[in-house]
Amino acid sequence: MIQHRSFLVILPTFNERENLSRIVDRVLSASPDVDVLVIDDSSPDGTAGVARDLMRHSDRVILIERPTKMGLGSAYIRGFRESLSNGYRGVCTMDADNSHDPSVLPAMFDALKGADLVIGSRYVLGGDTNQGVARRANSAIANLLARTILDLPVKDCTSGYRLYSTDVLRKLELNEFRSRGYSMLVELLCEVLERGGRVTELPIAFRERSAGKSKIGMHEIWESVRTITRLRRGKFGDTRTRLANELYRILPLKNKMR
Ligand SMILES: Nc1nc2c(ncn2[C@@H]2O[C@H](COP(=O)(O)OP(=O)(O)O)[C@@H](O)[C@H]2O)c(=O)[nH]1
Ligand SMILES: [Mg+2]
Repeated sequence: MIQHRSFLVILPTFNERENLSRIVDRVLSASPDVDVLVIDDSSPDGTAGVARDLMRHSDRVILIERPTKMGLGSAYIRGFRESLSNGYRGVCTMDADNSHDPSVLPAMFDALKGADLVIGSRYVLGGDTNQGVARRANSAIANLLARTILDLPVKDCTSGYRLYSTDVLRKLELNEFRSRGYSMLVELLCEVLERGGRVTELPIAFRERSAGKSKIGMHEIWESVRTITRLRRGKFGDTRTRLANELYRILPLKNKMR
């Protein structure tokens, strides 16, 4: 992989054939200073073929193909590794389904001057989402759990639209991340904050995909619960919440639930 521009935009794809050309065009025209890295997990719908066509038309598009579906989080880590060995100044992650608006990129690059991680946020003033009720509820619960259980000072902990400085990525132990799927977003955020990274949120308007299907399933939700529990233990040791302590005191649960 050869670096040409200052920033790398990672687009993880699984069955995004109908969305990929449009998002890549939008990213390339949003800023002359970005390369695009598509990480495709052998999508059965032939997304990689679309990416290869795009590569023929632009030297700013790069494709990495992986043999099986390995998860969104693991695609991020793969992309980070590539970017670190290629001298980029910053690395952006963005969904490939056109939910994230690339025209915000120049503002994100600007915001990186005073931060190590810029989050495209649906939940700060000026941010917006047109997600349906079920998806909104899902996102609200995930954010509530992450913010309260892990004490994260961020409004949108689960946004996949982010810009990391290469400097902060170098401080992370990329081998140590244990999430594979969407919960990697929370794990990455925790690690950046733990290493003293400055995080800022920039309002975005999230637009629900018009083609293809979401890949979030029960497996991802379960992984998120496990990840939050594990991260909490890492952060606060085995201390229980005040409510849990009260329950242990009142109820005869002693050994069973410890
Ligand atoms: N490479 C790769 N990309 C994935 C995987 N799972 C999801 N994605 C991509 O991650 C992005 C976000 O996924 P999406 O299903 O839209 O999530 P949602 O918007 O939260 O419903 C999309 O570009 C997907 O194609 C995966 O296992 N591997
Ligand atoms: Mg989506």
